[in-house]
Amino acid sequence: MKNILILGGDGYLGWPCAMYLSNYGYNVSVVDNYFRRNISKSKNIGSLFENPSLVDRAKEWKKLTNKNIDVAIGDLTNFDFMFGVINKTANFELKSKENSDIPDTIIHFAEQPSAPFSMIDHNKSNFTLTNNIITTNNLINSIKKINKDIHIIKLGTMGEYGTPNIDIEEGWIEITHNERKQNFLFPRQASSIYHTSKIMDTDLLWFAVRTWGIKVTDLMQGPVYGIFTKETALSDNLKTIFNYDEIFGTVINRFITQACIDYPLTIYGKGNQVRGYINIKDSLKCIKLSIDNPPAKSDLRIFNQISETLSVQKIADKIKTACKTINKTINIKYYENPRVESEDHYYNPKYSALQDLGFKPNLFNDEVIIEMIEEVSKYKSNIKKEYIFQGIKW
Ligand code: USQ
Repeated sequence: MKNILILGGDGYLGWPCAMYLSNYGYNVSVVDNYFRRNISKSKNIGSLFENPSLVDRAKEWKKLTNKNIDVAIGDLTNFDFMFGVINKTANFELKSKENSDIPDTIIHFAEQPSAPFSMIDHNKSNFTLTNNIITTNNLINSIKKINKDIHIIKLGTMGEYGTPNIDIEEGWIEITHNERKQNFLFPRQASSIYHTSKIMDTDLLWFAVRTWGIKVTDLMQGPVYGIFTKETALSDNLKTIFNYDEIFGTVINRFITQACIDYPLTIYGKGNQVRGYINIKDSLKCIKLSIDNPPAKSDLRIFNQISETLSVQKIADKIKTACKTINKTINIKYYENPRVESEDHYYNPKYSALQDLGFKPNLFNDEVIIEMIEEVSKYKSNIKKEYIFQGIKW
């Protein structure tokens, strides 16, 4: 069975991913610096509930399933720590015999993930750039020394492409110029410092693939939504972090939370902005498919990891329609858009490569909406209205 190391294992996706893979029998280790957890305690970040520490969650997982998830806590912008975590010489808070081998696959979630956070001021912007890019560079340099066959699965973002006026290919585009042709990375033009840091990551990885022959899967993921997976639902102590605030909450999770407390849904601008969305459960399936079908050596393989495209208005309408079936009235409020982004634009990304590997997308439908409303409603009393719209401007 494969050995997996998850960088950023305490996060919204990292922790559910650890349990999902452990449940499938992979040997899983996780590492995190608690950035998201620590910052979630500051006053303008709204978490629906508190989560036990990573060590306590891994202990609970062991108690319920008898499976080990090893845990290391530290800062991956420190090269020695990154190197030690990969070759298993660093200090692990939880360590087991089956997880002691060098990983076959490293999943890299360890980044500052919020576009609004990266736009607050120059300090947050610098933090985002240094954290995200140095971590990626440390990862590349570590595997170059330890074993170039380790497969890196990097979480990228659909936002790297922006909203171009042509179809979005899966990572690459063939360009013919003066009768000569070559495959190039699809043009990237992001609309936040966070999304720009992900473009820089892609460039670093592409450089390393060309120069040292490493193998990388870069997953261009759209905004993720959902509050539970099969594994997080096993115990209150295994839940994943769920933010509904303007900084870390993604739009669907925010709208569902707003619907639960009868807060008018916060549509930015006209609401015609289209993005590719994916349920957290689908995101995990795609990651497993990427692990099980690794790319060849010297390959930067890019998948567009989304299940469907929706406008913000369409998301609000779907929630409104679903809520009618439970006699809940949903109101909408249109805000002057705090972001600099196109509101009326062409958007046609391709996303068939993961489906060719067997991925069957689940869509954002009435059943999913009602299930999320019921779950979030259990924590209604924890929702702080003042964190919902703070107006962080670009
Ligand atoms: N939006 C609203 N109202 C809100 C919040 C957002 O209308 O209350 C709109 C935004 O203006 C945007 C769209 O919803 O047009 C999506 O915004 P978002 O906050 O859900 O997503 P975004 O900032 O793009 O970032 C999120 C994750 C990030 C991931 C990215 C994927 O935070 O980590 O990389 O989704 S993507 O957008 O495809 O780049």
